[in-house]
Amino acid sequence: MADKRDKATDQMQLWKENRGTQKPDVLTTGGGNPICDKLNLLTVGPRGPLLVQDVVFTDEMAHFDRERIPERVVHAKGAGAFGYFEVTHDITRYTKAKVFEYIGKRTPLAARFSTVAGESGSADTVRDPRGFAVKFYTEDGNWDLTGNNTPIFFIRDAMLFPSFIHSQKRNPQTHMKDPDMVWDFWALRPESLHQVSFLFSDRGIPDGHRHMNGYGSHTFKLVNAQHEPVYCKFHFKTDQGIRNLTVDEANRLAAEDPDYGIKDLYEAIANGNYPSWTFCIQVMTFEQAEKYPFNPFDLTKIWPHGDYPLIPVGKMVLNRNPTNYFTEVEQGAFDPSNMPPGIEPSPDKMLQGRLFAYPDTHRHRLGTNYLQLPVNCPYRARVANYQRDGPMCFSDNQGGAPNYYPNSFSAPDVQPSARESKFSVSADVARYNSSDDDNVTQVRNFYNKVLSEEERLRLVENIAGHLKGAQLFIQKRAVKNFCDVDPKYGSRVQALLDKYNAEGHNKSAVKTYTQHSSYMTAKDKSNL
Ligand code: HDD
Repeated sequence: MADKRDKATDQMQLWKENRGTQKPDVLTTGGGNPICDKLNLLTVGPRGPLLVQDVVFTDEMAHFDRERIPERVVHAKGAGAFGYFEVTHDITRYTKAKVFEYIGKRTPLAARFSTVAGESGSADTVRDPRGFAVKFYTEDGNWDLTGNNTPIFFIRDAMLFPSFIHSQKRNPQTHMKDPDMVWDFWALRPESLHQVSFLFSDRGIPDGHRHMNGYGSHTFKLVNAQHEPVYCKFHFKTDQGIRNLTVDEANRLAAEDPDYGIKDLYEAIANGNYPSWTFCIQVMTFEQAEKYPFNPFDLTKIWPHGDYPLIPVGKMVLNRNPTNYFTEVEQGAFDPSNMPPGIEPSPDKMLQGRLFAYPDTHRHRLGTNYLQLPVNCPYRARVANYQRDGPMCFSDNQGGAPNYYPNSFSAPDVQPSARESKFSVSADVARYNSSDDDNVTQVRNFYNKVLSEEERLRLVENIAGHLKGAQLFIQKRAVKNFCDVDPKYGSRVQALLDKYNAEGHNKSAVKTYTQHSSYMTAKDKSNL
């Protein structure tokens, strides 16, 4: 029986078999007191009422009542795994970060892959960017590369993030996904065109988490032992090859196997088929950044590989499934502000906004001492600081070491080599409007040079299939933006919208990006 089932489905059986002949543990309360009956309440007579002194019951129920913690405000549905990073190429001329210290060096890591807009019970096969978060446990503390499966993003100013996410999640009154909200925001903010075009292309629905690339997406700084900085981008290239799902496959899986992505990753690792990614960087000097025709810190744009080629660095391998989902994945707290010496932020306004948002949300979701949780703890470094106490402090709380600084008692002191690189800025302080910072050139390139004709047709079909759920004035505004990229791009979307609108499709709101079936006939395709 057992060998006919996959390892994820058979987890309970395998857990039992792993125990061998070991006897079951004695059942206890949370306080460790043995329990003699776990099936029946303690009651006055067979029909009740029950007694407050039934502490076996109150202990169990009170804990159950508190089992849920807030789900992540975004990226709630995810899969996690553990493994290592191995250096294959020397980049110490660029960075002193210990993780890149010498060829062959291995660093343990945790990874989490996620969808963005759905809740923690939502389907894995929706059209949505995928989170691609990696926590490297280095000797200099944790380095979290909290990226996505796309090298770009919808917006370039962190001020817009809460509104952007609200527009992609549920309507405040109907509690339903709302195409008016989704497309109103996108159409009002044309800097989203690049990411929207990527999202509605074939890569918008990856086939599980193993067959997609990961990107640090932002521009970062690498700093070497001489304190010399360069700008850089991080890339994880899947060694499994890129694979995407068709809309129809994704819809079928959403109904039949909504945890498809979690299961695919779990099975691969359980069967010893360890997924891996080749890790590369792009490097731009400060002088090159000055002369770069685009803002090199704009998250809605890529650095063309022709100008800034990928430099291979190492390999990430995932070879261990979580032993417990809640403690090792749900409580995982990835944070772009976790940066060891040798890796620093660039001025990217989105990255700078995220440096605040992540530790802030973790303190809310997990509590003040979330960094003491085993999955988050920088266990390969020794945490020594002047932070103390707070709810659920379960480390030694740094014992009797002084809790103020400076002090005269040989307590933790600074490390000069960890000094940040110097940089100078000089400009007027203001709220700069960046909404019109060339939103189309790279999208035009993507549409015309990266996509094949078949891919372009699927892209416009996917866009129109969702945009048809929005009101006509929003459709019009969105189409104008696509026309600004390329008149053919916009007119193709408009032609399909005309057809759908004539059929009355815009009356029935489409609930998710994925859930429209193909309306394009062979004739439609030849008309486009
Ligand atoms: Fe993000 C989770 C906030 C842009 C990639 N993000 C995440 C969470 C918050 C934000 C509050 C929940 C964290 C948690 O509870 O664990 N994200 C932001 C803000 C952004 C932003 C304020 C822009 C200003 N995010 C953003 C970009 C990327 C990501 C541009 C990728 C390049 N975000 C992720 C992620 C996370 C995530 C890696 C981290 C851990 C996780 O999902 O599971 O996918």
